[in-house]
Amino acid sequence: MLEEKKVSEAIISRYFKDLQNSLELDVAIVGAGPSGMTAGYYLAREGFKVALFERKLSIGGGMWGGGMTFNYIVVQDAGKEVLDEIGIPTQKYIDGYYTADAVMATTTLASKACLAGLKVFNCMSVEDVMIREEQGKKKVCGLVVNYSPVEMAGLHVDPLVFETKFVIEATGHDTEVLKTMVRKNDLKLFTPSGEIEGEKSMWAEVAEENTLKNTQEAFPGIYVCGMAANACFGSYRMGPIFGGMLLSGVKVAKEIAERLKSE
Ligand code: 48H
Repeated sequence: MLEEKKVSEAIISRYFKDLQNSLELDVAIVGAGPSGMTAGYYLAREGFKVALFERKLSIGGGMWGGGMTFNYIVVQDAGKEVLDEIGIPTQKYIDGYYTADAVMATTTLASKACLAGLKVFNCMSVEDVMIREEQGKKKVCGLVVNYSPVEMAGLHVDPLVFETKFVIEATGHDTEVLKTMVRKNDLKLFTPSGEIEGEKSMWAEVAEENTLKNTQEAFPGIYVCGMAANACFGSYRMGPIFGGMLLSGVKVAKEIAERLKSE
């Protein structure tokens, strides 16, 4: 016997348990591109309570499509090491250049991250953050989240809030979370101008290096990684070479893990 009501009951009870369980997090990640998912994988693997909010129904951000929808990605030696560790097959193209099937890379990364304990909430849009002042210092301490179809339909429906010790802004080129923070609040980011510096045109070699340097705390409680790091601290784009994105996810996870352990 198959009861439709039981199917609905199963989904609702499981989903809302996860949602309730995520109201207080160690780390909340915004964006399921390669950098956000890599960060989620490493943090979940260490046992931290970490959830990822993705606006789209599909995860993977810009990695699915390789370059111009030709679905291969390219990495250099350091990026290959991350793919090896996650268990994503690569093929050597020439010395220092490796390819990976973009669909296999995206699905394997997503699968490993979820199996490690990362909770992914897809179809959820982060529309704001929560900021609190403690001893005269402001700190990001939560995410303000709405259901993506509410956003898409332009409905006037209020969001829900998830408390977290750290936020990772991994929204890619648009740096949506930081843009909202800067627009709404009188605050200065840890960038040279105190504002979002902005992304520059293509220069892959410098961009790959800078992605790692720029992966850091942008304001107390919120870190940037991936393309958002380059947009925030001002560096170049690099096209469909993804090593910097993966290494950025590894770096942000490591830095936050160290802080969570010491705090
Ligand atoms: C929830 C949101 C919100 C929001 C956005 O763009 P991504 O793939 O991000 P990265 O930085 O991990 O990877 C960048 C890479 O894909 C890329 O574009 C490269 C290497 N470009 C180089 C070049 O030269 O062009 O993923 C970001 C994700 C997406 O899935 C968005 O839907 C999601 O973030 N997102 N999710 N709430 N407010 N804003």
